[in-house]
Amino acid sequence: MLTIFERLKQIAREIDKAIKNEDLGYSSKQNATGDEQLKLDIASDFIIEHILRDVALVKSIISEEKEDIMEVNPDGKYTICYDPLDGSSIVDVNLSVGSIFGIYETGNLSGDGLRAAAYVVYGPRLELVIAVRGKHPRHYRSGARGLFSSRAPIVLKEKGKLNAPGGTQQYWSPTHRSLVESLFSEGYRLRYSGGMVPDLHQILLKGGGLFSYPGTQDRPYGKLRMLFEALPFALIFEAAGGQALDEEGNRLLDLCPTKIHETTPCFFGSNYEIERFKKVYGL
Ligand code: AFP
Repeated sequence: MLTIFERLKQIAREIDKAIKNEDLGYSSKQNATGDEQLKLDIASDFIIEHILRDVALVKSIISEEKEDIMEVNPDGKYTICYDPLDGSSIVDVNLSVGSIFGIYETGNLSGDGLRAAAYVVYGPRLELVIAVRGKHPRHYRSGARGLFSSRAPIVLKEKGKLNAPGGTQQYWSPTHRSLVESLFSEGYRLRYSGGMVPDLHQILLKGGGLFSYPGTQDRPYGKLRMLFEALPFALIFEAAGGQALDEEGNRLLDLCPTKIHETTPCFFGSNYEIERFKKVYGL
């Protein structure tokens, strides 16, 4: 697994370079779920595929930008599911974006089969967070000559101060609206950029809060994809001492997607806010 983590650092540096130097515009292509692809989505996907191909432990890869699973090493042990560039719609305005990785046991693409997760933040500084089950997530920041140095492990407090509610507000249910309002009426601050990686990173580093992406009238099953987004962040939140649930109160890590690009409503937070979510939703 350590070899994979070292390769993630290489991936982070290469995608960061591409974001800083390459064309930020759209290509003429769409991905597997019909989203318009940026040239950078394609470039980031290419970088990851080419680096992970050389890692013997990796049997197969599944990208948010590809339709199907791709086998890269027949004797490998893990399947890596990744979103090469999350936040495509905000890269053109120079907000932080990210890459997300879920490292699954091959043949067990579920929360249970998820062995480790990681994400990269491409912001003013390049950062990487890596989590394995049962240990606080490790946090790295890149400095001189692009070298990553290790920072304090990430540990959530019981209660935070940030509220990051996703989705189109017009289509929220009354229940969801009252959850969001109940936190604001307690003094929580709105922090939402539209990029899952920097928004969740902020909650993790500031010690807590709630990020919610519910099922809405226009997206009854939410927007965030289980394999590439929801399950990796669920492992990271649990490892940091928080919780990650779906709209019915199930642990995201107990879910098992039935198709590669399946989405789920999701709620990530420190314990106080998740308990509030359960209470307001009657779970
Ligand atoms: P894009 O890649 O299309 O910018 O979507 C980003 C994202 O998947 C995730 O990073 C955000 O948390 C979420 O969408 C934001 O969605 P809303 O704009 O509907 O809140």
